[in-house]
Amino acid sequence: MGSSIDNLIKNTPDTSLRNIAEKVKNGDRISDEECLVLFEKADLPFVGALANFIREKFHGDKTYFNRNFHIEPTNVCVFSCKFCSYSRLYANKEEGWELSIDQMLDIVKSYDGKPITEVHIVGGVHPKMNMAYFIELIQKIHAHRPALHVKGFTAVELDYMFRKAKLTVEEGMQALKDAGLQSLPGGGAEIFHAEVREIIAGDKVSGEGWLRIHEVAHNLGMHSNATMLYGHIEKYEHRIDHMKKLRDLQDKTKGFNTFIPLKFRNHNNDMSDVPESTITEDMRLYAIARIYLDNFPHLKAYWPMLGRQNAQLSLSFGVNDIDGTIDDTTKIYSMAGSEEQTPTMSTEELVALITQVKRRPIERDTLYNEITDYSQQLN
Ligand code: V47
Ligand code: SF4
Repeated sequence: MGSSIDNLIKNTPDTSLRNIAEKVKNGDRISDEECLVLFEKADLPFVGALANFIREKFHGDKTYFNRNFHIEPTNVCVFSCKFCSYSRLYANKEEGWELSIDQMLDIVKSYDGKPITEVHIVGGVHPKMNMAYFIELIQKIHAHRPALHVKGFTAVELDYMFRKAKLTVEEGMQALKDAGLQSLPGGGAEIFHAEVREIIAGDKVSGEGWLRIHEVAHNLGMHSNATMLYGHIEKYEHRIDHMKKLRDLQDKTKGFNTFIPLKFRNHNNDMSDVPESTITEDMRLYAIARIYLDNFPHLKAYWPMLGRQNAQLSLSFGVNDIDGTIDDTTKIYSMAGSEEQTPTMSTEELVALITQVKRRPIERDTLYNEITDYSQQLN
């Protein structure tokens, strides 16, 4: 590992790129300016080699996945993000769905006896589903299956819930934690910078609001993820601003587990005229994120969005986690034109995907405690 980065340094004539490679070798943090240099000048093999160096320093060949399922309480949403192919206005009775607490509990019960460790609850922002409704849901899930980790609600949903209940973020988060909510997913982050956010997601929680909700959760001892919706109208500067805000907060709280770049997909939404990013640009972004976010332990490729083969490829560009088995109840991505129309993958398929590219498949729980090392089982 050491010698390949030494060779890279030796064979890089450009001084600014060589300095960045030196920093990575020494475990030093790169600056925002250097991050811009990477976006503007560095080719895929260069950033890939650096990202892989970091990935192997942190995790060796380990590649994590978990066994989870999603509950999407509703696709009705009071907001109107331009990139969203999923939400329906409250007035649209034909295409909107809303699940009762009993229907959601039936989903949970359908996994009884199966070795699932996490339920991921995320959906639109329904004007009538309030704090009390979700507290009851969480409590009932917890009562039915206490060992199931409840990861739920984007900062967008939480911001709306707390404001409607007239609670401060601290009070609201404490109430959900008391009910049994254990961690937050990373959705709703999009691009924090107001210049872009106003255009693509102008009416929901601001970047500052998103960050504050995660900070409060971290201060209560909860962990969370962070996403970035990329590959649409944002510029490199906006990506760097987004990642800088995450890196700064992580320095303060250490509460983030995973960074998840989400590739913008352009089907069935108000941004269908915006072309999608290329695979080269996707892999460059993963690699640069791995290099820049030196205090994030994990980098996840969300395979339902990227597609299986590209998720596999990303394991050479800094990624060490490919999310979970997921169930086909997840509709957010199939509606936006992702590779996977029915995103469901068995554990065997996930394990095969990882071993095909010579990585070590490890099943983890939400907090990255290792459950099973599948390479042991294969030998
Ligand atoms: O915030 C919506 C994205 C996110 C599109 O924390 C789109 O483990 C691309 O954040 N093209 C919600 N992306 C999902 C999410 C998530 C998913 C998996 C795991 C975790 C985690 C979090 O989906 C939204 C938005 O950024 N999204 N529409 C689209 N057209
Ligand atoms: Fe609503 Fe989320 Fe879609 Fe925005 S991305 S319209 S908040 S469901």
